[in-house]
Amino acid sequence: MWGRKRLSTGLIVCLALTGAPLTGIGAGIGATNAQAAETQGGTTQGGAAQTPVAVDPDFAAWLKGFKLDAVAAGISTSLVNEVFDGLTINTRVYELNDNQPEFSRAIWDYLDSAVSTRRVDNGRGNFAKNRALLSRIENEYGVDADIIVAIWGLESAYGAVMGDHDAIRALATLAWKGRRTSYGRSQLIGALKIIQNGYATRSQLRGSWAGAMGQTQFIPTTYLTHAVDADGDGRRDIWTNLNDVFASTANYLSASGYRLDTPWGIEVTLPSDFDFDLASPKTRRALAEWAASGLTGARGDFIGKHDPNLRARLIVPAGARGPAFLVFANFEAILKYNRSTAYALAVGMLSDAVAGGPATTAGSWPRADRALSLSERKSLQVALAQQGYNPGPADGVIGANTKRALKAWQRSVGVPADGYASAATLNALVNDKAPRQ
Ligand SMILES: [Ca+2]
Repeated sequence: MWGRKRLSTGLIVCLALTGAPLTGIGAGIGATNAQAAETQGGTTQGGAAQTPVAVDPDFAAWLKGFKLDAVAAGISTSLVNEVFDGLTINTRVYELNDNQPEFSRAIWDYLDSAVSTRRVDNGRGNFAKNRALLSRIENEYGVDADIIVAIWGLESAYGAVMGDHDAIRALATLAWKGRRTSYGRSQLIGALKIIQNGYATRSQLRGSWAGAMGQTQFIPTTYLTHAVDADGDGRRDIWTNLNDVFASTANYLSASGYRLDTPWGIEVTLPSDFDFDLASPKTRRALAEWAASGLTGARGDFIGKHDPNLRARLIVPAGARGPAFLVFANFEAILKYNRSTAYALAVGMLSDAVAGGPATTAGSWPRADRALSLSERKSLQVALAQQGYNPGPADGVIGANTKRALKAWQRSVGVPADGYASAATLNALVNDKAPRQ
């Protein structure tokens, strides 16, 4: 029997995978908070770190134009003036944007922290404490309770660390300039709508440096479209009401295509001489087809435990020398929350561990490798472009285009074309020779 809960038997397996650019609902901030919780022992992360700056004349000029745009978008002139008068930017937001752990750390380091013993134990405790409520929401929205708990744990360490940044100020900073102006603008308008509609007051709009708010870190536009007043008190309170928190999260996952009682992923073992071209977002096959290609479960047979017709893609987050995972539609739904493979993998693994399964992968990670820095990732892209492969813009994001270009180069030098960018790969690419594995 496949079906119900990948974990209750304890046999199940996890997982998922590969890198992608920013922005989902959590917009990539949640894990930052969660990790802060790990290092600070669950105490509140400080928006206190914000550094007040004098009003920049360029910002003032930009703000003048933005206020007109906001009014054109339906926000009242009085609210716009009230919110923006005297507002300054917070330059720390730019630093945090460039150092999101789910994109800048080695995936094994990220997972060690995201799925730590402490977070698993707290997850089990919080699950037990809220079992009846979670069960009701699981049934109503069709989203597995352990996944809701895992997102809660990663986004805010179960409500302990929601972020204390002034969302309006953080979003205005992002909207003004940098890599995420379009995100900042749309979220800033969204935040203004939340205030104008009376859903929350200006002072209640506190959250992460990217404007994600509440216990599961909803960005303003997602709040507007998917937050739910589950307890019927007239407020969609994602800050203090667990009923609303869980229901809103489940509602968003459901709208993102989540399907109850199907797995998010399965860790697999690949046959020798595996063609890594099959580890591609474009290659989605039924489980039975993957099995026929020689893939086996890293913790036992997966056919027999899961519907053989379920379609999955294969991810190898650390290349040929690390664990491999088949991931399903639910993994894609989690990626809508935060478009980071490391994040989605962490949610899946934490959900399994909270439900009694393993908290670590069966396969080992290449821990001797180190994560490439932002400038090194850009150098990798520049080198690929110089050699005639097309990695897309040199933005330091190892996305689909960069992986495709890297694979083509790897094939040209006769090494496994896994699209994994290690320091050895970068060194070899710059020197145009095959990397030592
Ligand atoms: Ca409510």
